[in-house]
Amino acid sequence: MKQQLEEIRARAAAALQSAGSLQELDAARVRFLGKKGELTAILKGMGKLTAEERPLIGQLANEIRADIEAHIQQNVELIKERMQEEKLKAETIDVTMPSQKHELGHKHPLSIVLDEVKDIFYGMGFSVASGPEIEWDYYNFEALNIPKEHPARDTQDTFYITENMLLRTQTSPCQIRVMEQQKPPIRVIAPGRVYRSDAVDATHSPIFHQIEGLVVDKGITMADLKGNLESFAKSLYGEDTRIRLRPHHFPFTEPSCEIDVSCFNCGGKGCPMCKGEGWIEILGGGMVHPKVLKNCGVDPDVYSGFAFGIGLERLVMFRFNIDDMRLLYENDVRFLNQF
Ligand code: 2NL
Repeated sequence: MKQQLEEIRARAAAALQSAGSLQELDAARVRFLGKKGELTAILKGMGKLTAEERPLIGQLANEIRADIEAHIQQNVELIKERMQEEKLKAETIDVTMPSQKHELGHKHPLSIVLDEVKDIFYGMGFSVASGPEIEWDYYNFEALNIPKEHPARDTQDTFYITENMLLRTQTSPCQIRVMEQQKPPIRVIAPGRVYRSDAVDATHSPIFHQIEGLVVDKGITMADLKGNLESFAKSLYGEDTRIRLRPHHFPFTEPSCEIDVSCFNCGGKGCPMCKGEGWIEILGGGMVHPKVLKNCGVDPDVYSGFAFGIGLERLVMFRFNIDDMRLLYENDVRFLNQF
């Protein structure tokens, strides 16, 4: 019986040695120590032993049981440790590894300058008005003192949806609606996309952007127009900037003018940017025509106003020294990344 016990000890040692998982260890425990296990079977046969042999064999059996139990316990810990190590290895985060690169976009040059212009006018107490790009002929032309057959319809030829519906040629219609809906004092700018039936070249596009402005109140004069636009020019191009008003004609303003700023490149001495002039034309404006005020329900005997229009593309091209307007619409990132 002693021989059998020693054989069990050896078999158990071999089985535990080769057990690589907790399940295999448990199977070995059942095989040797379980109710129907090999060691238990030996103990059950102890009744046949003599009184002298029994304590000796009993002691040996207990020793072997303790031995196997300790061995199992030791292997359980080893396996758990190994499992933990493998888990940690699999879950390792390398904090020194470079992260995935995210390309961050940025504002389009037209938006960069538009936002700057808007901020300047916000600071001067203006708010922003907007409106539809598909307009009624009335809002785009008639209300602005451009009746059918007026020559300005040729210079502002556009795309017609129907006889009375068209793509707006300026953002003035937004301001006509403001005058219809709000009582003076009015201080708004109307930035937005406008359309003309023009052929594409380096300085023309059938789609471009305008920023118009309108101020209506009691006692507004040409001096207000000059002062407001001088403030605007100084904010945009620096305190040393001067402006110059030249007489002009628009059907919707009377009197009308074109406005130049002293060249922000040479300060007015003359350079290639201003073509030696010292001045750069950036906007048109004037006193709102009394007929236009009347069309919108504003009494021209009580109120007066000034209005102006700025071409955004021209501002952007001068600002960034861009010589071809088409670059602003092609969305080539090699171009856009420069701003
Ligand atoms: C330009 C410059 C201009 C206006 C726009 C305007 C708007 C209303 C009433 C009167 Cl609601 N005028 N806008 C005035 C003068 C010039 O734009 O070069 N336009 C063709």
